[in-house]
Amino acid sequence: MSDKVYTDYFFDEPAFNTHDGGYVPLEEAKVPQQPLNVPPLLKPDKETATDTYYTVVAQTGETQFLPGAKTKTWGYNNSVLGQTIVFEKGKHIHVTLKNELPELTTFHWHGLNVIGPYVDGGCHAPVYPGKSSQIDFTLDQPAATVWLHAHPCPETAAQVYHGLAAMVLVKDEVEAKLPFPRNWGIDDIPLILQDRRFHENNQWDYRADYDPDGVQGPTALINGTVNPYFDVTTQRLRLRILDGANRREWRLHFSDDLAFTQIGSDGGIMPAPVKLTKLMLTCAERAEVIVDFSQYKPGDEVTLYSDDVPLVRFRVHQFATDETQLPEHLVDIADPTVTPGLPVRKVVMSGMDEEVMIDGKKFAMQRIDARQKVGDVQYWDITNTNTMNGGMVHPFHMHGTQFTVISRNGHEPYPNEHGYKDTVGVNPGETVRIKVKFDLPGLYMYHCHIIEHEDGGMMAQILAYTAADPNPSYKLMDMDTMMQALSEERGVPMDQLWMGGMESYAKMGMKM
Ligand SMILES: [Cu+2]
Repeated sequence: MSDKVYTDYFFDEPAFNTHDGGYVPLEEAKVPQQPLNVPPLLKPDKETATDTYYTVVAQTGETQFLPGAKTKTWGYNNSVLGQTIVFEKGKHIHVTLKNELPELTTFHWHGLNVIGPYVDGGCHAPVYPGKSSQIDFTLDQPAATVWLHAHPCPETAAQVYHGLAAMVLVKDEVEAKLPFPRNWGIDDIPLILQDRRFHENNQWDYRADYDPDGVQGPTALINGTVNPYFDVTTQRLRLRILDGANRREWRLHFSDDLAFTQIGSDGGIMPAPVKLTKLMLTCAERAEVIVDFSQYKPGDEVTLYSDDVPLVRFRVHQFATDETQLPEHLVDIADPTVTPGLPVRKVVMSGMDEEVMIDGKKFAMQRIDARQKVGDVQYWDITNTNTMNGGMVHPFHMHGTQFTVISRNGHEPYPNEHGYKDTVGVNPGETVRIKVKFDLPGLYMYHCHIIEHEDGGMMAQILAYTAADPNPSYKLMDMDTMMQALSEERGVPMDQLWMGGMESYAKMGMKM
C-alpha cells in the first residue's frame, strides 16, 4: 500500500463545532477506568442455509455508567444501545421488530439498501407500544458497518439520545478474503462514539439539554462506557468507528501521533487503504481502521483522543508478531455512467438553529419532494449555504442507497471518500457533488444527520419509482396521528406535548 500518510482532518477548520456558540467541550472523565463494553453479537432465532431470523426488541432499562445510581436508558435487546446484528449478503433476512417502550418508535436501518418507506424504518413505519411488526429483505450490497436507530420524526433525536442505536455488520465473501482482523471483541471491535450530560442522580435529561443545533454533553461514552480501556492482545486491531452522537464531531488521533490505516467508510471497504494520523467523523459517519501496535511492548498504553480529550486507552499486552501486509487494492467500487439527459439535482441545506431547511422548506411527512427512476444514475449537488464564520458542517444522509462522492467545490473529494457513502459532511459555502442511483423502489428520506436539524425540518423525501409503477401509493404517517399517539402514551394533553423539533417549526410560524 502507498506510504503516504495524511496528517489533517480535511474539513474546514473555521467550521469545526468547537467554534459554535453552543459548543459543549468534552471533559476528561473523572471516574476510574473500566473495561470497554463490547456489545455482543445478537443470536438469530433460527438460521437455515438460505434464511436468518432475528427478533429485535426496543426496551427500557437501567445502565450503570457511573458510580452511584443507574441511568434510565433505552436499548435494543439490551439496556442501552444494542446487541450487534449481523446480516449476510444474499441471505433472506426476517426480523421481528418488538416495541416494549412506553411510546411509539421506528426501526431504521441506516446504510442498508432496503425498500422504503416501511422496511427502511423511517417515520412512516411506526411500531406502537406493546406491538410488533415483521420485515424481511435480501441484501445485495457489500460488507459494511452500518447501524440501527430510531427514526420517528420529529422525535428521532430524543429516542436516539435515550439509547436507541445499535451497530449492524453486513458480511460478504469479498471482505472475508481480505487480510483484516475479524475476531469480534478480540481484534475486531466497535467504537460507538456518543456524548451525554449526567444530571442529578446520574440521569439524562434531553429536554433540559435541548439545543436546536444539536444536543451535546461533556461526558464521552464509548459503546456506553465512560473512561474505557481495552486490552490489546493482537498486533493489529480493527476498529469499527461510528459517530453515534446527536451533534458532536469527533476529531480522532492517537498518542504519539500513531498512524493508522482506514480500510472502510459508510458503505463498506474502500477501494484502497488510506494511512492517516487524524480522522474527523461527522454525525452518522462510519470508518473502519486498522491500528498496528508493533512498535509497542507489553505494559505500554496508547490513547485515542478526540481533540485533546482521551476517549479510550489501549493497554498493550504480549502479542504474536503479525507480518500481514495490506494489498494496494482492496475492492472494486462501481462507477456507473450518468444517465444521459438528466439534469444535476440541486439540494440546498440552509440555516442554523430553528431556521434549518432543505430547498427552502421544512420537512412534511405527507409531501413527496422529488422523484428519481430506479436504475437511473444522477448527479446531486448538495450545497450548504451557511457562511464559513458562524456556519457549521451539515452531514447529508440519504436513505435507501449508497452514493459516491464526486467532488467538493469542483475539487477532488477527501482521500478517504473514494468508497461508498451514505453520509457526507458538507462544509459551509460548499457544494458536494455525489452520484446517486436507487436499486430499489420506495420512498426515502434525505436529511442533515445532526439529529436535531432533521427533527427541526432539515429533511425531505424522494420517491424512487419504476416505469411499471410510476405512482405507487403509500400509507404515510401524519403529524396528527403521531401527536395523538404520543399524547395518549405519555398521558399529556396534545397542547402540552413537547418534542424538540416542534419548537423549530413553531418559532418559524410553520405547522409540522
Ligand atoms: Cu445540519
